[in-house]
Amino acid sequence: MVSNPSVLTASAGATVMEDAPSGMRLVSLWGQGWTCGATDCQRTDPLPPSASYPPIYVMVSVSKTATGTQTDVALVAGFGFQNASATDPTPLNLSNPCDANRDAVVSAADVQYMINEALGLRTAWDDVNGYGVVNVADVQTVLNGVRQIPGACPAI
Ligand SMILES: [Ca+2]
Repeated sequence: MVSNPSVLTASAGATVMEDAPSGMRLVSLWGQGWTCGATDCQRTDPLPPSASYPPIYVMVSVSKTATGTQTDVALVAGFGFQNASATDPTPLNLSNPCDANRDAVVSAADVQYMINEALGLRTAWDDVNGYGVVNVADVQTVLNGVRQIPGACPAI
C-alpha cells in the first residue's frame, strides 16, 4: 500500500512497479482507482498527508520448481516517492505434486483422484507433468509416484 507520511500532499500520483521473483510469474495486478498494466499500476490523483492509496493486489503463479522463500518487490515512483519500495517475502510450502488429494501421502487414492480429474469428474487442477492438460499421462505420473519410481514426483 502506498502511503504519504509527509505533511505535504503528493500531487502527481504514483506508479508502482511490480517485480516478481524468479519462482513466481506475475498473472495480474489490480486495485481500486489504479490503472494496471502487465507489470505496473498508475494513478494520477493527489495523495494528502498521512493518507494511503487503496491497496494493489498481486496475483502470481508459483513455479513447480520454486523453493525456499520467494520475495516479491514493489517499487514506487512519483514526485515525493523517491527510492520507495516494499518487499513481500513468501515462504513456500508446496506439497508433493503427486499428492493430488492433499492428504500428505502419495497413494492409490491419488491415482483415483487423478483419473477423476482426467475424466472431468473433478476440476482438473493437477497438471502434474506440466504439459498444459490433465490426462492419462498425469495419471501415469502419479501411478509412478505411488510405485516410488525415482523422478516421478520430484520433492519440492
Ligand atoms: Ca494423497
